[in-house]
Amino acid sequence: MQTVSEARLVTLEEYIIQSQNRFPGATGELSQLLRDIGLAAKIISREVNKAGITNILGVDGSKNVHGEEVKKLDVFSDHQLISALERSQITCMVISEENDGIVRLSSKGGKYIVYLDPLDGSSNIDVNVSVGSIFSIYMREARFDPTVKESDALQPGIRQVAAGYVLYGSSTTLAYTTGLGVSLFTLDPSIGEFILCNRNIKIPQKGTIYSINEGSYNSWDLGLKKYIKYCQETDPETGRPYSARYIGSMVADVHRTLIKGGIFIYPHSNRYPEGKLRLMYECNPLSMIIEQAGGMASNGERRIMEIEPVAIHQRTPIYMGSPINVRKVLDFLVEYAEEKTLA
Ligand code: P6P
Repeated sequence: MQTVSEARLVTLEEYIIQSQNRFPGATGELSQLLRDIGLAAKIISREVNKAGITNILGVDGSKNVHGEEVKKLDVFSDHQLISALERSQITCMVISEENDGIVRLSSKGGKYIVYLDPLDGSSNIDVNVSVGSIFSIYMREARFDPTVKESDALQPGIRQVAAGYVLYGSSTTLAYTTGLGVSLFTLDPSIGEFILCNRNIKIPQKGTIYSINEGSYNSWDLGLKKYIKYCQETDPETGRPYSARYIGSMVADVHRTLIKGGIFIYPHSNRYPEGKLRLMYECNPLSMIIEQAGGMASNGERRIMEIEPVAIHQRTPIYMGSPINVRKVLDFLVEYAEEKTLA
């Protein structure tokens, strides 16, 4: 006799197939792509969770396109994800934080383009803080043109056909969307399956947590300084100030924002005039998740997913989270726009 909980146990693979069956014309290729990513995520999760034992921690000596030291788990994760996509022969090109240019796969006719941040937050690996993988999936427009070009990948975030992340934390969580809401899964290591835990998660309309690296305070625009001070005043609805939470792993900070509400901000600064985070494989996919959950994501002036990209590794400032919180910070940025650097 099945218990109630066993009766409701749905794996990622089953859920993907159930979702595909809602589209009679579906070829199953996107489903296969999502399953590929799920498999790679299980393998990465295993390595992340035993990194200290297998001496996979630490630097392998190479540097990524941004001049940052590449940790071994970054390289391992990049390889696992690209290998999984190569095997299914439906992806023509991968763009990853760990590779300077586009990575052409053997399936020249593959109709998908995949952006990856294979292991976001990798600077936290050595101190056992949560890290994550982020993926963003586009259709290739000139599908039957044999020459796979970088320009095929320069599409705004609104053209994503799917996006998601894997958070390697106290448990391994996978969230993804194909534009019909956000589904959340937790890995059950005892059976090696991602188990559905929320079919259509929604972000709280307002939260009382703000997430930003306050170390760059002195280079913020005045409007942002005024907003953070606003967060530190007593909120009339709760009778107390907001809480500050900053992990320094975007996937972890955004996942907390999705679940608890509030706002995550990485603004432009003296050190990062265009912002630090990458539009195509950090901000666009996580913005699609947040928007599909009922939230907002802006660069301070416009919707993140409407930015027309000009380079595969370009950066952007980002203000994302609960709609009430994001609208509030945008109001402050507009109100003090003329006094950008005073105070
Ligand atoms: P900072 C991690 O290196 C990362 O790319 C994101 O995951 C994270 O949100 C951000 O950088 C943290 O940057 O400057 O606050 O250390």
